[in-house]
Amino acid sequence: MTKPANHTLTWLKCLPETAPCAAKTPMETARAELDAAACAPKVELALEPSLGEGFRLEPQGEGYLLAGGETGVLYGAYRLLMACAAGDALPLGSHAPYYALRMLNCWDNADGTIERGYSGRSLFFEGGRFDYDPDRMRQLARMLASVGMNVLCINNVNVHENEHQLIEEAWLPQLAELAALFRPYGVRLMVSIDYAHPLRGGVPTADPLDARVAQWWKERADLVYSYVPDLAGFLVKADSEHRPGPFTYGRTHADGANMLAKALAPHGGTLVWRCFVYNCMQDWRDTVTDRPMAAYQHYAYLDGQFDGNVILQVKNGPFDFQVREPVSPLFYAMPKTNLALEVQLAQEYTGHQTDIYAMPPMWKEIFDDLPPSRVMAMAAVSNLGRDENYTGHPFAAVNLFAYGMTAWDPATDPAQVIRLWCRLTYSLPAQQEDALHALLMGSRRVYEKYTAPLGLCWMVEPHTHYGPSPMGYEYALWGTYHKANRDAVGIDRTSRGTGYAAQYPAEMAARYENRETCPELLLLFFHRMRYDDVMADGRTLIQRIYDDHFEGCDEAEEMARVLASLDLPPQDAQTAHERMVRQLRNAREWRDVTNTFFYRLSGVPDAKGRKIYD
Ligand code: GCW
Repeated sequence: MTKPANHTLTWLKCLPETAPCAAKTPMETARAELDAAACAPKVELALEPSLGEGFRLEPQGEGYLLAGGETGVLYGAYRLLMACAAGDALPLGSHAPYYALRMLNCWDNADGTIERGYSGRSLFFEGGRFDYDPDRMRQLARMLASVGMNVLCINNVNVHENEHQLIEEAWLPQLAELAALFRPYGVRLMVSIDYAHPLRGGVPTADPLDARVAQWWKERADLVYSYVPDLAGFLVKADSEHRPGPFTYGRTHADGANMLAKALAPHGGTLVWRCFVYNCMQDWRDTVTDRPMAAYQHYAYLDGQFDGNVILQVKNGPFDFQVREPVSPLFYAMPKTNLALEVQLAQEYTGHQTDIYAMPPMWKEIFDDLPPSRVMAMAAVSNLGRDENYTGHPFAAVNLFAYGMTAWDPATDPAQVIRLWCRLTYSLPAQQEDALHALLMGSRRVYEKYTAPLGLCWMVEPHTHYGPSPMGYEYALWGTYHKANRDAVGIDRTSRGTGYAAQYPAEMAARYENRETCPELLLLFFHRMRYDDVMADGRTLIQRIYDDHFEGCDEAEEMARVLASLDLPPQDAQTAHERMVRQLRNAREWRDVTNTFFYRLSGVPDAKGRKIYD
């Protein structure tokens, strides 16, 4: 395979160009990183296993003492080096990650493609087999460790033919080799498995309560762990979008997850079970089924029935990584179950790493509604690929960086973390750094304004999910409808409608039920509204839709002007500018298609007389 010209990029610019490759342990990696860094002060390392993944930095003589568990020391070293490079105060005192598992989920396929990947082909696979550059793997491991991520799931949750081999004899030696590259960085691998795998291994059923199935998985886990003793565990997508699962046998997801968890338990492995379960074959004429209600219906009643090493992984919102959704009600419904919050760095519905979309402000909103203590782990769908800059758009790296920091500390301030990324990545003059910072901070809201209005979701081009298509999902099987007619738009999800709001704790439910207290940007998620309904600021709904679309597009044009004024490194500048041309085209298309769609239906002209096509 051809090696990209420059492996060192984005915030890793603050570290020595090459990743340490002789180190065998995180402690040795920490030593090597500190020794190679030009700016680092004198630091003595001390192993204090009781600190685990945490670390403590204190002044000592002329320099500092950095104490921690094996990986804690490494995290401390990276924080210290980043602080030095950014000119920030050193992270003195004690630090520990909030969540024990800080996972990155790659949706990579063995054929080299990536489901919803926008940064080129897979970093791990090509042509139906493993194919990677070890230097790049180390660099990747370093990127993850530098912001505290500790689990990397390397294959797609949709497991195809070839990827079965990841847990079969043929590929296990190679899985072990890959794991060895990540181990010195404190990153453990995880694999996605096919729930029905035993059927391929001579067992006539995949019924979780059948002893032969449990035995097959036990032996399989024993085999896998004999090659990769520190594998983090298995990730499972079952009974979802045509994947097999326990429903085939009339069993619950607790039956399925616990059976697998028992196979992993002797090895200290974790079973991560995704809750993205809904009817993807809905008839649009069916007005009773309301897709956002599905996860709660499938799982809430099972609270307390899962084994201790099971984690249910729940997408942040009840739909599917839309630009704006309320927090999934499942997070409030399962106090006796381990839950992981799943976010998506891959910009499936948020601009394909073509449009600029910095996510930290969005995650802050999630944590504002969801106390971090409600979950015990975080996972993010990766935005990485084989592109030289790893993330397609150079600015998309901010999301990877900030995700790691946020999973380490959910109280991370979006403005600060974005500022740190800007500073470590680009040495811009202060005014330009401020401009880039403001551009990134506002980018999500800009994107939101020119796409589907007020939490409506799903007006995207089917399948690709890039670009507007107001009717694209209207008569489809996916349970994603807005029911716009000449008078009104939206699904009533209050007690007068589908009843979705009642899945939340009473206080939240009441807030969403009532149009006066429902957050404005979620109005069309929860309510069906008439175009002439008057919003809090006195505008009608239709006028608000027009205004947002004109504003969002104007703001995208302003972003383009700001971008053009930045002295970015030539390669990043070129990529960012090319993509900005496409973002502007996208923004205009969204504005005009959406405005025209609502204008044709409602017949209401824009009060400000701007151009809406008829
Ligand atoms: O929204 C869907 C995506 C699928 C993805 C699925 C999931 C991996 O369009 O591509 O499959 O979500 O999260 O499982």
